[in-house]
Parts: sequence; C-alpha cells; structure tokens
Amino acid sequence: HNGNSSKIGVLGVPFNKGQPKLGVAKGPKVIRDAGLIQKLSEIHELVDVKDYGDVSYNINEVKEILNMKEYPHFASCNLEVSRNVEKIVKDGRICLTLGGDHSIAVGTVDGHIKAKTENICILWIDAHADLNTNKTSSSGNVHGMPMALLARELSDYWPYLPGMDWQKPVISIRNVAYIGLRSVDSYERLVIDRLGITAFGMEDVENYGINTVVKMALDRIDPEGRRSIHVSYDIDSLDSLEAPSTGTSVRGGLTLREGIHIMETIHKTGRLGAMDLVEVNPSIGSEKDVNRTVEAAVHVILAAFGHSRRGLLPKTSLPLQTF
Ligand code: EXY
Ligand code: MN
Ligand code: MN
Ligand code: MN
Repeated sequence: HNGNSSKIGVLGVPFNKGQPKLGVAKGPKVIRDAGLIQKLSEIHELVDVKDYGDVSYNINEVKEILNMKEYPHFASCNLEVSRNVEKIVKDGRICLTLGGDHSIAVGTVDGHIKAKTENICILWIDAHADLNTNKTSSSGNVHGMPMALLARELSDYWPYLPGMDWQKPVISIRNVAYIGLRSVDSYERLVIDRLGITAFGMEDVENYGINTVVKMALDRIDPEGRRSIHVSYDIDSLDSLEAPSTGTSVRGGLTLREGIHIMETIHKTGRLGAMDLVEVNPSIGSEKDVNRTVEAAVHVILAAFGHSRRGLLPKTSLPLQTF
C-alpha cells in the first residue's frame, strides 16, 4: 500500500434530480445499511475509515437551462459535492462518494481536481457514455451529461451555465477512459470517434478479457503512472442480472467478477484518489433484486480498498501445531 491508500472518507449524496426515478436518492442509505463502513474497516488492520455523512444543499435560484431538467438543483447540489470531496481528499483520504444519480460526478471530479491541482485521470465504468450536451440529449436528463460537462474539449459546446462558475472543465478527454459501454447515443458515438476517446465496450471485454482492458485503459490515460485515479463507477455497468435495481439497466453487461477485477487492479496501482458508486435505486425490483444490487456494489467497493478474494493471513501467528 502507498502512504494514504488505507485512509478512506465516505460521503453520501442522496440526489435524484439528474433523472426521473426518485428511489436513487436512497442509494447511500441502503449501501450503508448493508454494513459498508464496518466491512471497509475489516479489510485489514491499517484501514482507517471516516464517514462524513450526507451532503445537503440550499437551492440557488439560478435560471433554468433549456433541456437540462432540474438544472438549479443540479448546479446547487454539485457545488456542495465539490466542496466536500475537495475537503476529504485534502484531509488525506481516498474519497468514496455514494450516489445518487450519476450527475453528481461533476462535483466529485471537480473536488478531486481541486484537491490534487488537476493531476488526475478518470475511469468511467458505465453502460452509457454520459456524454450528451443539452443540445444532443433526447431525454433532458442531466445524468446523461456529466462527462460532457467535465471535458475541456467540449466546453465550447455548452451555453453559459449560471451557478456553475466554480466548475472548471479542466480534465482533458485524453485522460478519460470508458469501460463497459453498450448503450451509446449517436452524437455520443460521434464525439467518441472525433475526439479519439479511449472507450472499451463490452465487445472489447470479450476480445481482450477484462485484465487486458483495464491495463490498456490505464496505459492510455496515465502512461507515466503518476496521476491520481478517479473511478466513476455506475452500477449499471454490471449486467442487469447482477445489478437489477438501477434506473437505466442494460443487458449484456459486466459480470460481478469482471466488475470486482477492475477495482482490484486499481487498488494495486496505489493511486486511487476518489471513487463514486452511483445509480443504485432500491425502489426498483423485488427485495431480492435490491439485495443483489447492493451486495454487488459493496463487493466492488471492498475490492477498491484492498479486500482480497484470496483471503488474508491471520494477524497473529499461532503455533502451527494448533492446526
Ligand atoms: N444516453 C441516455 C440519455 O442521455 O438520456 C441515457 C443516459 C443514462 C445515464 C446513466 C447514468 O448512466
Ligand atoms: Mn452513468
Ligand atoms: Mn449508466
Ligand atoms: Mn463471499
């Protein structure tokens, strides 16, 4: 482990206004209720986990933006998310943010960038590219837009966004990679091709295997191995059988094994700076579906912070003849 890889700060963002399904605001609660904090602290004895609670925000009365539903809420919440993530990372902790819908990643990435003075890269694990602008989106749902708000190369495609002056689209799309894509809109496809964005879809996972895909992704976005890694993990990257309780599930996705493997590999770099786990919606599906989805989220998170599927040796050595 590197110096700070065992210090974790957990932040909940019960935000649901980036899309129409209300239950996603209960994501932080169901993931915590599954024992996340305790399980994190049990990974190994050096883990130090602090729960910073949930973000709350006052709505700033900024003007509405065409085809960005609930824009004033989005802008107001993300300012608080950014401030909290910046503080947690500056406290020397890896910030784990529990969503909430994926629109909150504008704030988490911004906070991470501010704390690390821009030297970050992003792995966006998702069935979707979340690369629409308000002009290309057919839904107007802001959870389909965060990556387009974050990328420096797309800043000219946005109108002036009041109440978002704090947000800097300073990340270059060259430092962003996707894994898990299988539902990409036509303008998103155009942007990926024109800008040459590193994007591994499910067919690449089949062709190369997940281990090679993660290595290739990291090699592209952080060739010198020096950046702080931001993983924005949308639970809908997993197959609908693994994570049924999510708002925009798409079949044919990652197995839980592949999803865990990604985060084990990231953990081994020692450079995870922040992780988002978003789009768990406990109002979708049966109780069994919800438990299955939350369990999958917890497995992926534990892998990110060093849980080993091999098991750990005992802390104290007993005489061998005990066995
Ligand atoms: N591309 C579609 C849209 O923009 O509405 C669907 C977006 C779903 C986004 C989910 C969170 O990853
Ligand atoms: Mn997403
Ligand atoms: Mn998605
Ligand atoms: Mn098990």
